[in-house]
Amino acid sequence: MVARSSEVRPSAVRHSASPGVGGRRGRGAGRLAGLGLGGVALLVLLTGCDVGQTFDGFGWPQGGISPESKRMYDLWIASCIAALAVGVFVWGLIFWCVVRYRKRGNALPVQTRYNMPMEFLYTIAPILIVSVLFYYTAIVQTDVDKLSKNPDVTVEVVAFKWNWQFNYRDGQGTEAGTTASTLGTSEVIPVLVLPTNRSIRFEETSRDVIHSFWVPELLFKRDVMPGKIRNVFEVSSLDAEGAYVGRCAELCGSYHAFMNFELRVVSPEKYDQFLAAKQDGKSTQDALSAIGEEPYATTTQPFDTRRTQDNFNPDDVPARTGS
Ligand SMILES: [Cu+2]
Repeated sequence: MVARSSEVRPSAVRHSASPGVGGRRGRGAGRLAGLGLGGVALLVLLTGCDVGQTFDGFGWPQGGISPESKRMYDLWIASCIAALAVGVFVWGLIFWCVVRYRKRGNALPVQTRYNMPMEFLYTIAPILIVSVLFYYTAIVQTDVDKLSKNPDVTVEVVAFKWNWQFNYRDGQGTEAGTTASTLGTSEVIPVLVLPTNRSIRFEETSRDVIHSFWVPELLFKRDVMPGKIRNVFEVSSLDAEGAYVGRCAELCGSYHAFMNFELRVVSPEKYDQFLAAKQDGKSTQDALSAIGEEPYATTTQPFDTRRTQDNFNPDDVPARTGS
Protein backbone atom coordinates (compact mmCIF):
# COMPACT_ATOMS: atom_id res chain seq x y z
CA MET A 1 0.00 0.00 0.00
CA VAL A 2 1.30 3.46 -0.86
CA ALA A 3 1.60 5.78 2.13
CA ARG A 4 -0.09 9.18 2.01
CA SER A 5 2.35 11.94 1.32
CA SER A 6 1.56 13.71 4.60
CA GLU A 7 2.64 10.71 6.61
CA VAL A 8 6.08 10.87 8.07
CA ARG A 9 7.67 7.50 8.50
CA PRO A 10 9.91 6.91 11.46
CA SER A 11 12.67 5.63 9.19
CA ALA A 12 12.60 8.90 7.24
CA VAL A 13 12.81 10.92 10.44
CA ARG A 14 15.74 8.86 11.65
CA HIS A 15 17.41 9.29 8.32
CA SER A 16 17.21 13.08 8.39
CA ALA A 17 18.06 13.37 12.07
CA SER A 18 21.38 11.60 11.74
CA PRO A 19 23.18 12.38 8.52
CA GLY A 20 24.99 9.33 7.28
CA VAL A 21 27.22 8.63 4.32
CA GLY A 22 24.68 10.16 1.89
CA GLY A 23 24.58 13.46 3.86
CA ARG A 24 28.36 13.77 3.89
CA ARG A 25 28.46 13.01 0.18
CA GLY A 26 25.74 15.64 -0.46
CA ARG A 27 27.66 18.26 1.48
CA GLY A 28 30.80 17.38 -0.46
CA ALA A 29 29.01 17.82 -3.79
CA GLY A 30 27.57 21.15 -2.62
CA ARG A 31 31.03 22.35 -1.61
CA LEU A 32 32.43 21.27 -4.97
CA ALA A 33 29.68 23.13 -6.86
CA GLY A 34 30.26 26.23 -4.72
CA LEU A 35 33.99 26.08 -5.37
CA GLY A 36 33.38 25.70 -9.10
CA LEU A 37 31.04 28.70 -9.21
CA GLY A 38 33.40 30.78 -7.12
CA GLY A 39 36.25 29.85 -9.43
CA VAL A 40 34.31 30.98 -12.52
CA ALA A 41 33.29 34.25 -10.81
CA LEU A 42 36.91 34.90 -9.76
CA LEU A 43 38.16 34.12 -13.25
CA VAL A 44 35.73 36.63 -14.76
CA LEU A 45 36.57 39.31 -12.17
CA LEU A 46 40.33 38.81 -12.13
CA THR A 47 40.75 38.75 -15.88
CA GLY A 48 38.63 41.94 -16.04
CA CYS A 49 36.84 40.66 -19.12
CA ASP A 50 33.63 42.16 -20.44
CA VAL A 51 31.06 39.54 -19.50
CA GLY A 52 28.71 40.57 -22.31
CA GLN A 53 31.43 40.47 -24.93
CA THR A 54 32.69 37.12 -23.68
CA PHE A 55 29.27 35.58 -24.15
CA ASP A 56 28.56 37.42 -27.41
CA GLY A 57 26.18 39.87 -25.76
CA PHE A 58 23.84 37.02 -24.73
CA GLY A 59 22.17 37.53 -28.10
CA TRP A 60 21.94 41.33 -27.86
CA PRO A 61 23.61 43.30 -30.69
CA GLN A 62 26.88 44.93 -29.67
CA GLY A 63 28.70 48.04 -30.86
CA GLY A 64 26.16 50.71 -29.94
CA ILE A 65 27.30 54.27 -30.68
CA SER A 66 25.07 56.28 -28.32
CA PRO A 67 24.98 56.40 -24.50
CA GLU A 68 21.34 55.24 -24.68
CA SER A 69 22.33 52.14 -26.67
CA LYS A 70 24.98 51.33 -24.05
CA ARG A 71 22.46 51.65 -21.22
CA MET A 72 20.05 49.27 -22.96
CA TYR A 73 22.91 46.86 -23.57
CA ASP A 74 23.98 47.01 -19.91
CA LEU A 75 20.39 46.37 -18.77
CA TRP A 76 20.22 43.29 -20.98
CA ILE A 77 23.56 41.93 -19.76
CA ALA A 78 22.61 42.52 -16.10
CA SER A 79 19.21 40.83 -16.65
CA CYS A 80 20.91 37.83 -18.27
CA ILE A 81 23.39 37.50 -15.41
CA ALA A 82 20.54 37.70 -12.87
CA ALA A 83 18.57 35.07 -14.83
CA LEU A 84 21.64 32.83 -15.01
CA ALA A 85 22.27 33.19 -11.27
CA VAL A 86 18.68 32.15 -10.54
CA GLY A 87 18.97 29.36 -13.10
CA VAL A 88 22.19 28.00 -11.62
CA PHE A 89 20.67 28.13 -8.13
CA VAL A 90 17.53 26.27 -9.25
CA TRP A 91 19.45 23.73 -11.36
CA GLY A 92 21.76 23.18 -8.38
CA LEU A 93 18.78 22.51 -6.11
CA ILE A 94 17.26 20.13 -8.64
CA PHE A 95 20.47 18.13 -9.10
CA TRP A 96 21.16 18.14 -5.38
CA CYS A 97 17.66 16.76 -4.70
CA VAL A 98 18.04 14.16 -7.45
CA VAL A 99 21.29 12.89 -5.97
CA ARG A 100 20.57 13.39 -2.27
CA TYR A 101 17.05 11.96 -2.27
CA ARG A 102 17.32 9.32 -4.96
CA LYS A 103 15.24 6.27 -4.17
CA ARG A 104 16.87 3.97 -1.64
CA GLY A 105 13.90 1.84 -0.67
CA ASN A 106 10.20 2.22 -0.24
CA ALA A 107 10.43 4.79 2.55
CA LEU A 108 9.31 8.28 1.63
CA PRO A 109 11.74 11.10 2.38
CA VAL A 110 10.79 13.80 4.86
CA GLN A 111 7.81 15.72 3.55
CA THR A 112 8.05 19.48 3.72
CA ARG A 113 4.50 20.64 2.99
CA TYR A 114 3.43 23.67 4.95
CA ASN A 115 7.05 24.60 5.49
CA MET A 116 6.47 28.30 6.09
CA PRO A 117 10.02 29.63 5.56
CA MET A 118 10.24 27.77 2.26
CA GLU A 119 6.82 28.86 1.02
CA PHE A 120 7.59 32.42 2.08
CA LEU A 121 10.88 32.24 0.14
CA TYR A 122 9.43 31.00 -3.11
CA THR A 123 6.60 33.53 -2.96
CA ILE A 124 8.67 36.55 -2.02
CA ALA A 125 11.83 35.83 -4.03
CA PRO A 126 10.15 35.93 -7.50
CA ILE A 127 8.27 39.12 -6.54
CA LEU A 128 11.55 40.70 -5.46
CA ILE A 129 13.31 39.61 -8.66
CA VAL A 130 10.52 40.94 -10.90
CA SER A 131 10.42 44.22 -8.92
CA VAL A 132 14.16 44.78 -9.33
CA LEU A 133 13.99 43.99 -13.07
CA PHE A 134 10.98 46.29 -13.45
CA TYR A 135 12.72 49.08 -11.55
CA TYR A 136 15.84 49.04 -13.73
CA THR A 137 13.81 48.60 -16.94
CA ALA A 138 11.67 51.65 -16.04
CA ILE A 139 14.82 53.69 -15.30
CA VAL A 140 16.49 52.80 -18.63
CA GLN A 141 13.28 53.19 -20.62
CA THR A 142 12.61 56.63 -19.16
CA ASP A 143 16.19 57.59 -19.92
CA VAL A 144 15.99 56.39 -23.54
CA ASP A 145 12.66 58.18 -24.10
CA LYS A 146 13.80 61.39 -22.40
CA LEU A 147 13.47 64.59 -24.43
CA SER A 148 15.46 67.73 -23.73
CA LYS A 149 14.24 71.31 -24.15
CA ASN A 150 17.02 72.49 -26.41
CA PRO A 151 18.82 69.71 -28.27
CA ASP A 152 21.90 70.79 -30.24
CA VAL A 153 20.62 69.40 -33.54
CA THR A 154 17.09 68.71 -34.73
CA VAL A 155 16.51 66.64 -37.82
CA GLU A 156 13.15 65.86 -39.34
CA VAL A 157 12.93 62.34 -40.75
CA VAL A 158 10.41 62.11 -43.56
CA ALA A 159 9.61 58.64 -44.84
CA PHE A 160 7.70 57.89 -48.00
CA LYS A 161 7.19 54.96 -50.34
CA TRP A 162 10.05 54.09 -50.75
CA ASN A 163 12.77 56.42 -49.61
CA TRP A 164 13.77 59.05 -47.06
CA GLN A 165 14.13 62.78 -46.77
CA PHE A 166 16.14 64.36 -43.95
CA ASN A 167 15.43 67.99 -43.08
CA TYR A 168 17.80 69.92 -40.84
CA ARG A 169 15.58 72.14 -38.72
CA ASP A 170 16.06 75.47 -36.94
CA GLY A 171 13.77 74.51 -34.04
CA GLN A 172 11.39 71.86 -32.79
CA GLY A 173 7.94 70.82 -33.89
CA THR A 174 5.98 71.35 -37.08
CA GLU A 175 6.35 75.15 -36.84
CA ALA A 176 10.15 75.04 -37.19
CA GLY A 177 11.80 75.81 -40.51
CA THR A 178 14.02 73.62 -42.67
CA THR A 179 17.51 75.04 -43.22
CA ALA A 180 18.85 72.24 -45.40
CA SER A 181 17.56 69.00 -46.81
CA THR A 182 18.69 65.66 -48.21
CA LEU A 183 16.39 63.62 -50.41
CA GLY A 184 16.97 60.00 -51.42
CA THR A 185 16.21 58.80 -54.92
CA SER A 186 16.16 55.42 -56.63
CA GLU A 187 19.70 56.10 -57.85
CA VAL A 188 21.23 57.80 -54.81
CA ILE A 189 21.11 56.54 -51.23
CA PRO A 190 20.31 59.45 -48.90
CA VAL A 191 23.16 60.23 -46.49
CA LEU A 192 22.15 61.67 -43.12
CA VAL A 193 25.15 63.63 -41.82
CA LEU A 194 25.25 64.19 -38.05
CA PRO A 195 27.92 65.33 -35.58
CA THR A 196 29.56 63.59 -32.62
CA ASN A 197 29.31 65.02 -29.10
CA ARG A 198 26.04 66.84 -29.66
CA SER A 199 22.53 65.92 -28.58
CA ILE A 200 20.31 65.08 -31.55
CA ARG A 201 16.56 65.10 -31.78
CA PHE A 202 14.81 63.03 -34.44
CA GLU A 203 11.29 64.12 -35.40
CA GLU A 204 9.54 61.61 -37.60
CA THR A 205 6.71 61.93 -40.06
CA SER A 206 5.49 59.82 -42.95
CA ARG A 207 3.89 60.92 -46.20
CA ASP A 208 1.89 57.73 -46.69
CA VAL A 209 2.04 54.52 -44.64
CA ILE A 210 3.80 53.44 -41.45
CA HIS A 211 7.56 53.08 -41.84
CA SER A 212 10.20 52.60 -39.17
CA PHE A 213 13.48 54.49 -38.78
CA TRP A 214 16.23 52.08 -37.76
CA VAL A 215 19.97 52.42 -37.44
CA PRO A 216 21.22 49.12 -35.97
CA GLU A 217 24.17 50.83 -34.20
CA LEU A 218 21.73 53.00 -32.24
CA LEU A 219 20.19 49.71 -31.05
CA PHE A 220 16.93 51.52 -31.52
CA LYS A 221 14.11 51.88 -33.99
CA ARG A 222 10.91 53.86 -33.93
CA ASP A 223 7.88 53.78 -36.17
CA VAL A 224 7.36 56.69 -38.54
CA MET A 225 3.65 57.44 -38.60
CA PRO A 226 1.57 59.27 -41.20
CA GLY A 227 -0.87 62.03 -40.28
CA LYS A 228 -0.64 64.11 -37.14
CA ILE A 229 1.40 61.67 -35.07
CA ARG A 230 4.97 62.92 -34.88
CA ASN A 231 7.18 60.42 -33.13
CA VAL A 232 10.16 62.09 -31.50
CA PHE A 233 13.24 60.64 -29.85
CA GLU A 234 16.70 61.87 -28.92
CA VAL A 235 20.20 60.58 -28.49
CA SER A 236 22.35 62.51 -26.04
CA SER A 237 25.37 62.07 -28.34
CA LEU A 238 26.88 59.95 -31.06
CA ASP A 239 30.19 58.65 -29.82
CA ALA A 240 31.92 57.17 -32.85
CA GLU A 241 32.55 58.74 -36.24
CA GLY A 242 31.83 56.51 -39.20
CA ALA A 243 29.25 55.33 -41.71
CA TYR A 244 26.31 53.24 -40.53
CA VAL A 245 23.61 51.72 -42.66
CA GLY A 246 20.02 52.64 -41.82
CA ARG A 247 16.91 50.76 -42.81
CA CYS A 248 13.14 50.83 -42.78
CA ALA A 249 12.04 48.26 -40.20
CA GLU A 250 8.32 48.20 -40.95
CA LEU A 251 6.95 46.21 -43.85
CA CYS A 252 5.57 49.14 -45.84
CA GLY A 253 5.00 47.78 -49.32
CA SER A 254 6.58 46.23 -52.41
CA TYR A 255 9.88 48.15 -52.20
CA HIS A 256 10.20 48.19 -48.41
CA ALA A 257 13.52 46.33 -48.62
CA PHE A 258 14.94 49.11 -50.82
CA MET A 259 14.47 51.84 -48.19
CA ASN A 260 18.08 52.02 -47.06
CA PHE A 261 19.92 55.15 -46.01
CA GLU A 262 23.26 55.92 -44.44
CA LEU A 263 24.03 57.69 -41.20
CA ARG A 264 27.39 59.45 -41.52
CA VAL A 265 28.74 60.61 -38.18
CA VAL A 266 31.42 63.29 -38.51
CA SER A 267 33.18 65.74 -36.18
CA PRO A 268 31.18 68.81 -35.08
CA GLU A 269 33.48 71.08 -37.15
CA LYS A 270 32.91 69.03 -40.30
CA TYR A 271 29.19 68.94 -39.58
CA ASP A 272 29.04 72.74 -39.37
CA GLN A 273 30.94 73.02 -42.66
CA PHE A 274 28.63 70.47 -44.28
CA LEU A 275 25.53 72.35 -43.16
CA ALA A 276 26.95 75.67 -44.34
CA ALA A 277 27.74 74.15 -47.74
CA LYS A 278 24.20 72.75 -47.99
CA GLN A 279 22.76 76.13 -47.04
CA ASP A 280 24.88 77.67 -49.79
CA GLY A 281 22.97 75.52 -52.24
CA LYS A 282 25.40 72.63 -52.70
CA SER A 283 24.09 69.10 -53.20
CA THR A 284 24.63 66.60 -50.40
CA GLN A 285 27.31 64.87 -52.50
CA ASP A 286 29.21 68.13 -53.18
CA ALA A 287 28.90 69.18 -49.53
CA LEU A 288 30.26 65.78 -48.43
CA SER A 289 33.18 66.08 -50.86
CA ALA A 290 33.86 69.59 -49.55
CA ILE A 291 34.43 68.25 -46.01
CA GLY A 292 36.64 65.39 -47.23
CA GLU A 293 34.00 62.67 -46.92
CA GLU A 294 32.92 60.03 -49.43
CA PRO A 295 30.17 61.68 -51.50
CA TYR A 296 28.05 58.54 -51.83
CA ALA A 297 26.93 55.97 -49.30
CA THR A 298 29.58 53.37 -48.52
CA THR A 299 27.53 50.94 -46.43
CA THR A 300 24.77 50.20 -48.92
CA GLN A 301 23.93 50.82 -52.53
CA PRO A 302 20.80 51.49 -54.57
CA PHE A 303 18.90 48.41 -55.58
CA ASP A 304 17.81 47.68 -59.11
CA THR A 305 14.21 48.76 -58.75
CA ARG A 306 13.25 47.58 -62.26
CA ARG A 307 10.91 50.51 -62.39
CA THR A 308 10.39 52.18 -65.72
CA GLN A 309 11.48 55.74 -66.37
CA ASP A 310 7.99 57.11 -66.87
CA ASN A 311 6.66 55.38 -63.78
CA PHE A 312 8.79 56.94 -61.11
CA ASN A 313 11.60 59.12 -62.46
CA PRO A 314 10.61 62.36 -64.11
CA ASP A 315 12.67 63.23 -67.19
CA ASP A 316 14.11 66.38 -65.63
CA VAL A 317 15.96 64.52 -62.82
CA PRO A 318 19.26 63.16 -64.15
CA ALA A 319 20.58 59.97 -62.58
CA ARG A 320 23.05 60.03 -59.65
CA THR A 321 22.98 63.75 -59.02
CA GLY A 322 21.58 63.44 -55.53
CA SER A 323 20.04 66.42 -53.77
CU1 LIG B 1 9.21 51.73 -45.16
